[in-house]
Amino acid sequence: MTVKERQDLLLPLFEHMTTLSRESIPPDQRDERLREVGILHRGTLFSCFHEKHLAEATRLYEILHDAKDFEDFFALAKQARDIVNEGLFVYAVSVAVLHRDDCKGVTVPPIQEIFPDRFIPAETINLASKEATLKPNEDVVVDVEETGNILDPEHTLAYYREDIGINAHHWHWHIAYPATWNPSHMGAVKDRKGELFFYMHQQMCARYDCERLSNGMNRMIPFHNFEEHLEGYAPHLTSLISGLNYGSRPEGFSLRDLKDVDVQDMERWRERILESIHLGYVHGHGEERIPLDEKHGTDILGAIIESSFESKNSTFYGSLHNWGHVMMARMHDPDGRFQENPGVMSDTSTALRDPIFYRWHRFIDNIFQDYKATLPHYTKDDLSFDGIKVTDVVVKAKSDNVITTFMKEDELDLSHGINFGTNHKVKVRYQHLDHEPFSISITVNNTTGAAKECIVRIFLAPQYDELGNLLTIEEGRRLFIELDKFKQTLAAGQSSFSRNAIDSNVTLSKVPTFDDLKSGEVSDDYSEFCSCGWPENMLIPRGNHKGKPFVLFVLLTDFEKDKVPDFQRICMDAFSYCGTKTGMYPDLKPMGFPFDRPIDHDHADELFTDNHHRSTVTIQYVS
Ligand code: CUO
Repeated sequence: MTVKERQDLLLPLFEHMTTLSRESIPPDQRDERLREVGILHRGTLFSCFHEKHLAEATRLYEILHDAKDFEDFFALAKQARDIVNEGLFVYAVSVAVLHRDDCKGVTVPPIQEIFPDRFIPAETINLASKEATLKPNEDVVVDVEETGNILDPEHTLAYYREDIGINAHHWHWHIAYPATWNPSHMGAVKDRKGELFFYMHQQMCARYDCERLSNGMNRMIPFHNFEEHLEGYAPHLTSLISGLNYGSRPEGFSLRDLKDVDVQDMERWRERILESIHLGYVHGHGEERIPLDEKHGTDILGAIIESSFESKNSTFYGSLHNWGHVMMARMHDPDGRFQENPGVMSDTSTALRDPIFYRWHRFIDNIFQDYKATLPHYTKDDLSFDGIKVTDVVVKAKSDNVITTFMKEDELDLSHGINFGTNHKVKVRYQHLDHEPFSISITVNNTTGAAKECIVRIFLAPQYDELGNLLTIEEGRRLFIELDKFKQTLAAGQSSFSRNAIDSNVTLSKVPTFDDLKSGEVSDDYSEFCSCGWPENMLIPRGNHKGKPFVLFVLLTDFEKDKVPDFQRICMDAFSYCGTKTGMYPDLKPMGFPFDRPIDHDHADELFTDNHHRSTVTIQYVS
């Protein structure tokens, strides 16, 4: 069977998930491997942060992964579709497709087309439905509705939080790195998974703060007080698998005990994690002490904090981050007496819409930063590359060193996710942030007398704080967003090279739609397409009308020191944020290097020498 034939067989399993009946095949009529699933009711919002939901999803993706051949896998998935919860089904089948050898080359359809109700406001879907009914013989396009107004200051950033691409990226990331991934069962190790959990989410926070500063807003205030009365939030989403709204959080609500977890548990886990950071080791089982050493510490902590299957002691350290998502999503109906849906924080494809997501993840990030502060600071030796001098860096766009951003129109096809009873297309028109094409041209003088291979690391951060004060490199350290990281050969002597933004290793270059996948208009390049990656249109923060100055930071490090021995490139896109699925992470340096540890700003100029370059880039928003 060809890849295309497999793709064609699997695609319909993901279509019209919002129209499945509540009925489930009784256990005695199922394939016996599927007798233990089907616990979470249809219509319930699945949460991959909820321990019980995730346990069932894990059972299913492991069963699907273990199927003896593609035919067996397909038959099981097809039957599971008539048994299990809708969201749980899509999650588990997606994990299986992404990791089965016989699905290599098959692409999971975009989550925004499978469940458009997680991305498009209910008012807009309602409008689309009316239009489709009134005009059954034509294609229909409706404009997306606003979800608030400026009475809520946070509404300014709705365009960012509700961006379809960033929410889809987050969903795909958690499919590529399931918290319950058991390497021995799945037959593959997810290299530095805990560290990647730290880094990818750290970058989401940094990007959000860059966007806030671009909009003249203060950086977010991290969550830290478990009794805090929180800001309100109304998602304007209605789940079509149940017809229930995603829960709103009225202004002033705070975390409450749930059936499965207490606020006090959370506080206890936080204290235990912080205590371990300051002791320099974590408690394994029994008397075991596992050091938080430089090489493995972040990874160990990531597994504990998330928490994942690889947590060294989940009884002692609990599941701080995951339960936090669930608690945040349930404070309007903590004991379930009103049978309300949870809020958007419970799901990876919707969580980024809520401002509390970023405050929660800054809280998580602060814990990692406490750990990073215990490590030795980088020295000149760690940061330099003898004989290599970056002499010039220019951003090439319409004007040198100015990048223009703007809002661009796009459309989302609702027809594969929702059955409107018409054979015509039903689409939503929306706007998303975008930037003009640009490249970065770098000139280097290599005086080593021979060609050298290096890793080019490119970051961007705002130059000024909220008050217009120049940020020192340490003050701005946690705002640096990675733009790209790639290998480059430097000829002896003076040479220049140029890197196109579209080739960035943090972004996904193209997302094939359901129709692309159906029609087969998918190039061979997609044979290693893993669907995970920051959207290309969101690579650059918005900047402002006046032109906002950012620092462009370029650092060249020695490839010989950073290379990973048996590196195999499995996923073609976005490895910096998404790794390589089941290969080694392709960079030996700590993720986020050199901004992952405090920098003594009095000595920053001595630390960063010839092999780095700092320049100013203006980001100009045009509307
Ligand atoms: Cu991705 Cu909290 O893990 O959102």
